[in-house]
Amino acid sequence: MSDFNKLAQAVFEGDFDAVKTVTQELIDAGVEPMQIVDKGLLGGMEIVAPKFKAGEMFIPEVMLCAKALGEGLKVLKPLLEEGASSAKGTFLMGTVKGDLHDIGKNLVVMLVESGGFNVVDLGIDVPAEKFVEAIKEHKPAVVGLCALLTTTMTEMQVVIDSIKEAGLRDNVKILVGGAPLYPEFAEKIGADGYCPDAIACKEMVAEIVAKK
Ligand code: B12
Repeated sequence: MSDFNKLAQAVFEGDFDAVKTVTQELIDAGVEPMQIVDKGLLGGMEIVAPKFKAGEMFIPEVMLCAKALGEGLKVLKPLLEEGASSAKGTFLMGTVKGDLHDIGKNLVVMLVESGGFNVVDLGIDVPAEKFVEAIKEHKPAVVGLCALLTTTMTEMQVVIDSIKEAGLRDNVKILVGGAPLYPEFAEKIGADGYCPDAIACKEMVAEIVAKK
């Protein structure tokens, strides 16, 4: 079994110790951190996803896998940080109301942080009013909204409308993401952009901030 497969298997089994050990072994072998995320940690979620969909795995088991994946991310975090500073601008991020998925959001947060941006993470299940309050408080250049469910995608529209109603829309660029999203949807709800993954999001945040 390759080390990437070993790591994916450890995530699937929810084996925290094995996830931490194999992640460290890959780091020590000089493997690029984002490869460890993509091929190892997210490889584990690729085993989980079809089983969850087919009803062969249940919520507590999948949550354990997600936590194990998070343990691997913690080991990688210092390597991905290039020295965060608020000088480059602030990125405000949250998973919208009704949605508890945070693996993708956490990856986006880590990657954008690694680009030297100040990141404010509002967490999961974030109501529109909280986004509005946080924009007033932190004055971010970019706001990121995450949704993983077709039923919570529509909440993104509510957030954008609330930001407009509060008179703050011209102050921020809004990026949206999450597995069920697509560029036309982003356009339809009035977001400024859609990114398919965390690396693209980091690049787009950098582009937006550079233009400001
Ligand atoms: C893990 C998981 C869970 C875990 C979440 C644990 C956690 N801490 O996050 C648990 C078990 C809690 C869970 C619960 C549920 N889940 Co779930 N879950 C998943 C699963 C298997 C993986 C999601 C994941 O983490 N992917 C990996 C990450 C890295 O990918 P990502 O989130 O897409 O993020 C990347 C990009 O999208 C992008 N990105 C993400 N966010 C953002 C934001 C911005 C601004 C940008 C620019 C980019 C960006 O960058 C990320 C990294 O590159 C998916 C299956 C799937 N194929 O997606 C189902 C899935 C999303 N879940 C599903 C369902 C139905 C549920 C439940 C309703 C199940 C139930 N019966 O209760 C509940 C809902 C709970 C709730 N209210 O949110 C469905 C959704 C179907 C639909 N059409 O809406 C899926 C697709 C499974 C399926 N049926 O096939 N789930």
